[in-house]
This record gives sequence, structure tokens and C-alpha cells, in this order.
Amino acid sequence: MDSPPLLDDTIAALASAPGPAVRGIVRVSGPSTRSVVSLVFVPDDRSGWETARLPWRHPGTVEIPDVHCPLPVDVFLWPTGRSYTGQPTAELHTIGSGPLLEALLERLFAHGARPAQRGEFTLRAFLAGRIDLMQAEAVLGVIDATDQQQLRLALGQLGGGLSHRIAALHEELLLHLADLEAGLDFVEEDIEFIAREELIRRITGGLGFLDELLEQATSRLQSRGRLKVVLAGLPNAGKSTLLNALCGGEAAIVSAASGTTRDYLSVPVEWSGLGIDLIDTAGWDKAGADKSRLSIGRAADELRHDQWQRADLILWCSPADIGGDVVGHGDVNGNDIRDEGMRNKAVAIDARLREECAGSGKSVLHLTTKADLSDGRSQRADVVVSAATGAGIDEMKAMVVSRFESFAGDGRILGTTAARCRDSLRGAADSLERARVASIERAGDELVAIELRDALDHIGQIAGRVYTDDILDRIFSRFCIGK
Ligand SMILES: Nc1nc2c(ncn2[C@@H]2O[C@H](COP(=O)(O)OP(=O)(O)OP(=O)(O)O)[C@@H](O)[C@H]2O)c(=O)[nH]1
Ligand SMILES: [Mg+2]
Repeated sequence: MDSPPLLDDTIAALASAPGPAVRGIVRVSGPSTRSVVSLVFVPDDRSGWETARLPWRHPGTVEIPDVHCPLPVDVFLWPTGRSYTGQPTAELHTIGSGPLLEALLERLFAHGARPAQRGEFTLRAFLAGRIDLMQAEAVLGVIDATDQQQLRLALGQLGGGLSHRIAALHEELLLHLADLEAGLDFVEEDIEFIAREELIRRITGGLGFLDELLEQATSRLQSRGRLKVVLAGLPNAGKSTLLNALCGGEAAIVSAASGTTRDYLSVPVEWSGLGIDLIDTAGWDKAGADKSRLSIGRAADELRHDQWQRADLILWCSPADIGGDVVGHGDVNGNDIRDEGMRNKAVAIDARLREECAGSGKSVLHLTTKADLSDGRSQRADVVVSAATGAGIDEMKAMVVSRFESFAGDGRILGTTAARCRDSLRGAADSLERARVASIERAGDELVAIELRDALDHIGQIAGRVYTDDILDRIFSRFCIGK
């Protein structure tokens, strides 16, 4: 939005995706919708069109300059304010040809409509009180969803799940404030409209809800699209082989020589509707970690480190035959000559690095890989897999999905809403906390009331009861034209 939009204007834009399609849609909204459309549209039933008071479909035609036969058009008309935008609205459904739709729009512009700005239809819905800001953001979330999980989340927010909870908290705080302020008027008589204990209990309840939302809003998972799952472990742990097994292809190079993967590789997969980028990294290589050496190993280390930093989940791979690749598996007679010392050392390094990962606050799922090579002495792991036989692979996928789904409660916040609301949520929680402390310390009612009023202001910004042009601009400028 370049300038403050005028609600008195009638706006028009292409509402269907650009490019050829069976059907194309032009959307018109504003006080003069019917009269503007009437100037270009020839309805089959003129009196039905002119007198319609209820939403209806009106078949007819539009004359387009330089096009010899009239264009067949169905106009869906919402003649009153009972529409998405809260204003009379029409949708012209016709053949989805780019040049025809452009010519149709040109005709509407020539007859009094103006081109809609980005998100202006949804902005009108917000300004008319049809939806709140969180729902407006959810419209964008639905448009931008790249997987089923994001779509479910956006639809939940659009359906008003979160809005209802925020509105309920707002109402509740307003009631406490009213009780407190009523008490202020009777301060001489020493009448208490709300008992302190009750007030503290209610404020604590509100705080709990805000903390929950704040936690969701600050979780790394909220503000991003696809989830990053990084395969990590010592060289030769079977990471690349597992990646290939998981994506059913041969994306990564596999070799018996340790240190094969020198770059990182990202493969998109979708598990139970979750969009995941699976990332194969170079195995942890002690020489590569030596900063004094300029080597491919070191470059691989840095790339891997970068991927770990951004991971939502690390799949730590500990091979069942750990240490086995260092000295070989058997002598000419088939006897196991694995060096116990080497094995123990590898086990210790593996455990230390895994703990380092977990200690850095990363979510880690511990896998025993190459289960088919197990001699029964594998370390404890969350799940045991073999890329060679396929054992445990489905179980592992289910564990990954359930790790992510445990973050996905009903009231989850869309990333865009979370990013916008973090400060307001924090502000509201801080004010409520001060209100709680003031109540506990038996401070005067007027002090508690000030903090409650402050909390209400912050909460009002979340839903959009309180907003500035700047907030609207930031939200709606991300929309495409026609939405
Ligand atoms: N028997 C068996 N061998 C496996 C399995 N997974 C991997 N391997 C073998 O283990 C060796 C190393 O596998 P990779 O997938 O290249 O190991 P990596 O962890 O990617 O190794 P780097 O890229 O060097 O860090 C290869 O010879 C694989 O064939 C498995 O499930 N069973
Ligand atoms: Mg590899």
C-alpha cells in the first residue's frame, strides 16, 4: 500500500492466478460495485440483476473492444455489505485468458473502478470488522502454505481459533478492570468489588495463557517454513546411505571410505504432510576441525556446522559397527580382530559429539545405523535402523513427525503473526506480571488498574483493535494484488 486506501473507492483486480486457465476471475468491491459492473455487463436477466438484494449468480456477457463475439461471463454479486469485504462485491467469472481478462479489467477501470492495491480486499474485510488482524495474516498463510501442516495451521487461525482465545482474555481483563475501577469509586466506604485472592487467581490464569502464546511465538519453528532435519555423525556412520534410503533415490554419494561427503546436500521430502528438508552433512572429522589446516575437510566442517546451527532436528547416526571401519572386520580366517581400544575410543568420541549437539539446545534424535551389522553391543539409541534392510526406517520417520507435531497444538500461531505479535505479547505479559505482583503486595487498586489497562492495550494490538497505518502497511503489503 503506497498511500492510505480510500474506502469510498470501488476497486477491481484479477483474483485468479495469472496465466491461461479454464476460468479467470476479476473481483470488484466498493460502494459503486453494481453500477460500475452494470456499465460493462449485459445480464441475461436485467431486472433480476438490477433488483437483486441477496448474493446471486447472474449469467450474461461483456463486450470487449476488438473482440467480435461477446464474452460469456457469470457475475456473482453480493449486493450489500454482507460480503467478505463488508462492502458490495462482485466476481466476474469468465474464460481464463490473460489478454481477455486484462481487457475486461481495462473496461472496469475506464468505467469508474480503480486498480486494487496489494491485499486491499482483505484490508477492507479487516477495516469492516469482518476479520481481525490475526485472521488477515492467516489469509496470507493459506496462500503461502507450502505443506499440509502449514495449511492446517493457517486455516485454524483463519477459522478464529486463536482470535477467540485472545478475545476471551481481553474480555476477562476488561471485567477485572471494571471491577477494580468500580471499587475505586467506593474507596471511602471500603467496598471491595473483587477479592484480592480472586483477582490474583484470574491474573495468574491470564499470564499462563500469555506465556504459552509467547513460547509458541518465540519458538524457532514458528517463524520458518520448511523444517530442517540434519543427518550428523562420525565419518562412515551411514548418513548418506540413510538419506538415499529415506528419499528413495541416490541423491548422495556413498562409499566405504570415510569422509566421502565433503559438501552438504539437501533433499525435500514430505512426511505425514510435513514439509522437511533432509540434509546430509560431512562426518565430524578431527583433522578438519583443526583450524590451522586449510583443507576440503575444514570447509566441509564449516558447512556442516552452518547446517547444524539452522537445524530444527538433528538425526545423530551412530553405526552399529562403530570403530569397525578403522581396523577392518576380520582376519583371513574370519575371526574378529577389531581393536577394542579403537572401538571404545570411537564410542567415546561419538557420545561426546552427540552430547555437544544436544547441549547446544538442539533437538536430537539418536539413531543406531547399520543395524544389520550389529554384534549386539550397540549403544542405547532412540531408534535402530538399517538402510540396507529397511528395518526401523518407518518407525524413525514416525518419530521425526511426532517430534514436530508435539509443537503443533491447536492454538499455534502462524509465523507472520508470531513475528508481529512478539513484542505485544511480551508487553502484555510484563504488564500482567506487574499487576500480579502489585496485587500480591496489596498495592493500591489504582496501581493494579494501570497495569491492567496497559496489558489491554498490548492485547488490543494483537487482534488489531489498536493499530497504526504502519502495522497495516507491513501486513497487507505482503499480499498479492486481488486478495
Ligand atoms: N551393512 C550396511 N552397510 C551400510 C549401511 N549404511 C551404510 N552402509 C555402508 O557404510 C559405508 C559408509 O556409508 P555412507 O553412507 O557413505 O556413510 P557417511 O556417514 O555418509 O560417511 P561420510 O560421508 O564419509 O561421513 C558404505 O560402505 C555403506 O555401504 C547399512 O545400513 N548396512
Ligand atoms: Mg556421506
